[in-house]
Parts: sequence; C-alpha cells; structure tokens
Amino acid sequence: MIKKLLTSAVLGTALLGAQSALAADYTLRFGHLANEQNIWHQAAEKFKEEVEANSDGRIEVRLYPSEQLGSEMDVINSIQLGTADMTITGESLQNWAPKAAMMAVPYAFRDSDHLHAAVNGDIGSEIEEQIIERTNLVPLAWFERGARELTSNRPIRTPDDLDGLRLRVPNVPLFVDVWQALGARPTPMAFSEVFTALQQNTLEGQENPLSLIESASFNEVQDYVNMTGHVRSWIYVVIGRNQLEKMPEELQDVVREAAQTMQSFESELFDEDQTRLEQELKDRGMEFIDVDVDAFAEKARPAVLDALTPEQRELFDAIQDL
Ligand code: 2Q2
Repeated sequence: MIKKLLTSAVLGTALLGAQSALAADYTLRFGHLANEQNIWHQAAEKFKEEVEANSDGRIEVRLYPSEQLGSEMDVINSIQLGTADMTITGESLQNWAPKAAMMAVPYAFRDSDHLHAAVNGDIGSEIEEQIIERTNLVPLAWFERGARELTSNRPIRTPDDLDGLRLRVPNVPLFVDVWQALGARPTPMAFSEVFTALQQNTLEGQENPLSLIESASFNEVQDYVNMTGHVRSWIYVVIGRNQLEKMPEELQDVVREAAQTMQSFESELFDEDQTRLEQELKDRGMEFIDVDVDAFAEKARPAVLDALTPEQRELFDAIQDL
C-alpha cells in the first residue's frame, strides 16, 4: 500500500514536472516577414534560445517567419489587440508615429556611421519614444539594414527609365509619394505576396535590401538589381508594451538582455552578409546596374520636402546636421 502510494506520488510529481516544462508562464508569439534563411530569423532564434534558457523555461518564444501570423501591418494590429506579442518593423510605423518616417527618407544617411550616430543618439530616442507613445509597441533592439535597391526585368539607370514601372512598395506613405514623383507606379503590398505578383507580371519591380532580395529568391523572377541605394535604414524588434509590462521585473530584464544579445549577434551576421550578398546574387544570374544616383536623389528631394510635416522636417534637418 505504502509502496503504491509512494509510486503514485512519484508519478504525480513526475507528471507535474513534465507539465510545467510544457506550459511556460508566458508565451511570446513572435511573427515577422522574412523567411528562415534570412538573418533576421537567425537573430530571432538566438533571442528565443536566450530567453528560454535565462528564464528557466518560464517564458516560451514561438517564432512565426514568412508572415505566418499575417502581414507586417496585421501583426502590428494583432500585438495591439494582444493576439501576438512581437515583430520586426520600421518605417511602416509611420502610419502611427510620424517620426518613424525618418526610416524611409531617401539618401538621408551618408554612411553606416552617420546612421549609427542617429539611431543611438537623441534622434533615435525621439523616434523610439513616439513609437512607444503612439503604437504601444516597445523597441527592444535594432538592426542596421543594407541600402534598398530596385529590382526589375529591364535595366533602370535614370528616373526617366522608370516610365510608369509597376512597383511594389511596403505600406509606407513616404515610399508611395517618392516613387510616384520619380515616375513609377507604386503599389503598397504585403511582402509575402510580392514573389507571386512578380511571377505573374502584375508587378514589374520591387525594392529592398539585398538581404531580402536573396532570401526571398527574387532572382527567380527579376533579372536586374539597379543600384539606386535609395534608402539606408534600420529596423526595430518590438514587443507589445502590455505584454512586456505584465511580466515580473526579473523576466522583463531577461527579455531586454536577450534582445541585446540578439542585436550583437545580428550585427555580426549583417557584416558577414554584406560581403557575400552581391556575389551570391550575381552567381544566381542577376545583373547589377550602375545607376545615376544623383538624378534619383535630385528628383526625389522635392517630393520628400513636400511630404514632410514641420515636425518631421525638424528631425530630418537634425539628421542632416549630424
Ligand atoms: O519590403 C518590405 O516589406 C520590407 O523591407 C520593409 O521595408 C519593411 O518591412 C518595412 O515595411 C518596415 O516597416
């Protein structure tokens, strides 16, 4: 009898143990637009590992790459509603927080150092504060991105060559304004729909950093990378403020520290990626086209200045003066 009781007690404990290993106290549903090959996803995996190990399993992170939780805009809405928790987002936040448009201004940053100085300094803090205030999302980490380049099936060297090119852009008002002014026909569309739209010729072009061009295999449906380098920018990994703050302080610290580890990890991957991407896309058969960048910059500028509100203009001028 005693033996039997003991056995069931042991069994019970074992079962309980198994159960607590399964059900964490907090689950973070982290969805983003890039696929598993992209360094954003590898960084997200690092975050998951760190958070789960350092919280002793009290936090579980579930990753959903390739817009499995919905498009970038959908996931932002879901985080606000509480049905998702984290994502990777940037200039699309302009739809809520006007200062996030600084992540979409063509030719705003001279180089990587200029960008780092802005993001790590007062300008970055101002943008982050407005993001928190207007979206209820908290930036936990940021990743530098390669410059956005235009892909197409005919070479584009000058704005005149655009000639009404049907171009996909993310859901970023400033991108629409600028590409219209340059002479293209921009359409906002979710990232996961772009490949098929290019394949079916509904679209003729898209623009993105080489990293996403490669991981999304756009080389299969686009022949040219036109080196417009039009937007040099960065992106935030964000978490819903409510989701973060409902965790005890010590777990919030685990999340924040894991995000910093992820940021350093991603930055190494980014540097490696930059030295590899152009050759990789050439090996896959894409042709790189030198572009009259000055002509693009000159034609884009009035559209930018026209689109910026006084508040945005002040921030833009501060970036230029940095
Ligand atoms: O083309 C895309 O969808 C991305 O490269 C976007 O730049 C990015 O997701 C922005 O929409 C960030 O908010």
